[in-house]
Amino acid sequence: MTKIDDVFAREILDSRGFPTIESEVRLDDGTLGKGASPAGASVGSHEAIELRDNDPSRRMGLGVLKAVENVNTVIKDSIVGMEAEEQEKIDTAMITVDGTDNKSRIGANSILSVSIAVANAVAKSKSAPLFIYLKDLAKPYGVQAETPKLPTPIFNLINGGKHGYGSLDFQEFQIIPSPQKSYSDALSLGIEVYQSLGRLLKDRKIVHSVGDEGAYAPNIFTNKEAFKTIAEAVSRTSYKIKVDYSYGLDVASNTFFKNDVYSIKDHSEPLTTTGLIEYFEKLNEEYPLGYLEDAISEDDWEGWQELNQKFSGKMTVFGDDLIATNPERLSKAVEIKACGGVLIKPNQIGTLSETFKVIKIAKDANMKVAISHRLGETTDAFIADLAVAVAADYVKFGAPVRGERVVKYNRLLQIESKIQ
Ligand code: 2PG
Ligand code: MG
Repeated sequence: MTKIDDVFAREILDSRGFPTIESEVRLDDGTLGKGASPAGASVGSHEAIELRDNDPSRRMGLGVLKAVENVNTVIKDSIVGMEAEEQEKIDTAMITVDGTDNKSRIGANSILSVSIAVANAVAKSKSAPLFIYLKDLAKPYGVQAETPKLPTPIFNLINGGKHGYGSLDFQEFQIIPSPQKSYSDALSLGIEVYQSLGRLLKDRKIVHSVGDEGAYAPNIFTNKEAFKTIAEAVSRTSYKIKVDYSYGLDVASNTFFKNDVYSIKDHSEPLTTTGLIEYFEKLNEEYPLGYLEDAISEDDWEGWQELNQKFSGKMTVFGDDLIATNPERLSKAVEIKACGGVLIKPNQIGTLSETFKVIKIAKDANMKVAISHRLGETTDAFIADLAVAVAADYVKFGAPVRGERVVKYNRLLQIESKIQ
């Protein structure tokens, strides 16, 4: 058994050029493991709290020097000397030192970076591939993959909402390869459609730019038009709807929900919850959806029930902001049948152990599990290994471009080549 010898954190940059935290954990056998925290833009109000300096005179107020200081002092003092394989005890020690319900004192970013660094250090010390060690860690929670299985990637093609440049309401227009496909074949579909879409947008001179997840952010104004454009891009490839792929959406509806109604450019009048659900039913007839995330705002539990009932057996309704990787919220969703799938984002809850516990609740309820990145990412591929370790159904890493996304897609290719 190896013990934690030292803990150290620093500020680094995420994929948007914003500060984030990176922690290092050194074991008494000399092994060093690192962990970094990603950051969201469309942050749900039930997520654990990311500690930022809020000092306007430095790095737009987004610095994380307080979080760094917390790792270098209170977190270090509470976990040095602990057995590094005792992940849950280490996570609990950090949760205890924080003492709040939402990790607002020390910061979920500080805690998560250390939680991940510990797991990375132990895997390295054992010379074990990370996904194998994470599978061992997942075992006591009953969520380990029995036989390693690669998840289905959800490809983000067009960005709108807070991730785009102002024209589209919905946040992510996606394509979902058939889950029957091998990971490599699914990746082929993703990159071929992404490139085809890029050429089409260029031909039409409507490429604006790409969003922070690498998906296109074109000058298209209605959500329907975005689907039409994707469908045309796919028609230039050999892939067939329902056989090879379905469409997906992260609606991120919190961002256009105000005064109990949803305002979208496809409709001149704002929509009620029932009106929005009808909109998705019609959309689904024209563009078959396999995946629908955050279609209803985060606290409208009844709206979610209505949506889930309508689509149950036809496609999976996923909760992201609704659940916020929070065990109480997920248990409530299970109880009232609010959704059929859950997004798992470790930084929404703040430790690896709690992440496993949330996955357990989902699996016990036969819910689909999607392991997800955040908008602001680092070049760490930890979540790719995590997805394989817990046999996640899906992964959401953004568009298949840009280093911080590609590193995760490539990590799954490496794992696929190892386990075949
Ligand atoms: C989401 C994520 C990732 P953000 O809403 O699912 O795509 O976005 O990190 O901004 O919350
Ligand atoms: Mg989301």
